[in-house]
Amino acid sequence: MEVNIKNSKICLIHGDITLEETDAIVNAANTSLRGGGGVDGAIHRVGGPSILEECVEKYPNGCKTGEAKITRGGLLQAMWVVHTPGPIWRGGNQNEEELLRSSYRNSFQQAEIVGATSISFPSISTGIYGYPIHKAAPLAIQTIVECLPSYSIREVHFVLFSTRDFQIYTKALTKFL
Ligand code: AR6
Repeated sequence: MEVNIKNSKICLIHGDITLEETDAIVNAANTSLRGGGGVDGAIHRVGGPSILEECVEKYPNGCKTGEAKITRGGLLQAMWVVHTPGPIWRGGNQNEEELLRSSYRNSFQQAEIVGATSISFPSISTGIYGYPIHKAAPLAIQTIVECLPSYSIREVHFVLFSTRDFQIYTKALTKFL
């Protein structure tokens, strides 16, 4: 599914983010930036050891929740990986919504700084971190739509791993048609 918004394109893709050919892909990391499971594990596995080496060298203190740090993409097609720890869902009263918005906004900004014009996001926080995807999908799309006018990035992919996640994002994006 593809929607044109404010001179830009938002695409929903049912698949694996490690195969994306956008300039940057986003990693749903943890605050240590030392790898993990889920999409984080997949990105480090496919991208090779140079991504972790760069994380260790450049970011000895990791990354705070809602912030974002960038490395090169190693063996990935994407030139850059933006690592962002999204919030762990703790019932919704622990600033989770604002932290998730920050993860999307700061990732977008990091990619823009290195000159990326296209970026792919996974569904941050909705796996191991337990953020309800029905709440996360509209928030993710809304946040990106709000960012678009101030940035040069013209193509944004949301890459959804499961059919259910893809359907939920499709419904959320339909509201912008
Ligand atoms: N491509 C696209 N999406 C994927 C892929 C993939 N290859 N693999 C999984 N997903 P999660 P989180 C989806 O758990 O909730 C890690 O251990 C998955 O189906 O990867 O932010 C980190 O180190 C889900 O919809 O990230 C942290 O400790 C989405 O990616 C913690 O997990 C996010 O699920 C972060 O948890």
